[in-house]
Amino acid sequence: MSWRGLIHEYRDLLPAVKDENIVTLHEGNTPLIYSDDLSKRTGLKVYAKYEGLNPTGSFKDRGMTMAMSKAREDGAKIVMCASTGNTSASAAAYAARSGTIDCVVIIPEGKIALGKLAQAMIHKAKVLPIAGNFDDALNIVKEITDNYPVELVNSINPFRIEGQKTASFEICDALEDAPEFHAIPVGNAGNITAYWKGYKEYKEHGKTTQLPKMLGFQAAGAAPIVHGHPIDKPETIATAIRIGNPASWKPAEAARDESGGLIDMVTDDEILEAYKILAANTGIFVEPASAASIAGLLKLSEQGYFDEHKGARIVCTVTGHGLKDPNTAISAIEEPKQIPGDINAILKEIGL
Ligand code: AN7
Repeated sequence: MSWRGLIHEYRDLLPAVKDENIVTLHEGNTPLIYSDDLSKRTGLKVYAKYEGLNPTGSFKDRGMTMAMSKAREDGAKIVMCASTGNTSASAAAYAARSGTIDCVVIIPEGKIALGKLAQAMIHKAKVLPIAGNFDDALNIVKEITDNYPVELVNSINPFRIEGQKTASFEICDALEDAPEFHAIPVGNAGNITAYWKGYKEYKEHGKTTQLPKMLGFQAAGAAPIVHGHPIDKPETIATAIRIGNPASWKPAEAARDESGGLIDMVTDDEILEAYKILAANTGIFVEPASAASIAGLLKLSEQGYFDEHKGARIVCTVTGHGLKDPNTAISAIEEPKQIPGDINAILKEIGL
């Protein structure tokens, strides 16, 4: 049977939802792609979990199918989220898909990648930019959803985490066990929390024999967990993870500590470098925040972190599609120069 979305696929390991309430765009089932280039660079077996191939172009769809289905089951009329962009795009699309639920999103003005804003608008969410950052937006959303009949669909909604944990299941199914390491970008810290939950559950169910070390990466200008305190004015080119006070801070630390992993940071330059390397040599185009996992892999590799683990498997989650943020791509490349429209000029350019 063709893929019907992750709720149908992993029902036994997810909270129950009645069939008629399932809101799905057939999310999940994303490819796990082996990278020769990154494997050569690191001496590991490196796989990218390409979450940009979900229906709205990011991993958020995994959590949103669960959260929106539960909202429909509970009779919700309005859902709301704060977002650095991808959550709003996903919430808007799944609310549209539900046919009955309206969506309101609060975003930090001017700090949302263009593609994500376009998505929220075209799916007819009510988009409210505020003069503040993500953390300010989330505080407002919590206050409203605590006091009014509006369902919160940020990752502090436990059903979001439940849906997102299925990415670990897919990885273990593909590799026929858990990998030795898992690298992942960290923003609000819901995803690292979800992956760790998924890995632990699969092992408890006897589907795997081991657990990976979880390696989380924040952007250097937005690295509250690394520094051990909230960051008032987080800044990074990776706007998706421009978050100074992550909601899932404690569970992210638990994932780090229980797994024997780490949470480190990567600079914007390292992120952009990894972003270009992944696109040019592996053929995977991601948004800057997603490249934090690759930047982290390369940083740790250069530091010798993997020296005792040659040939070990590492999965790097790449969380969102490169087309989400066309402006960053365009400023990272050299604009092509115009040439005369004749065959000889073109042959000369390509050296034939
Ligand atoms: C591409 O959309 O927080 O650590 O509001 O869009 O689970 O927050 C996005 C986060 C990584 C970080 N990569 O995941 C939002 C939002 C991409 C993202 C993250 C986000 P979390």
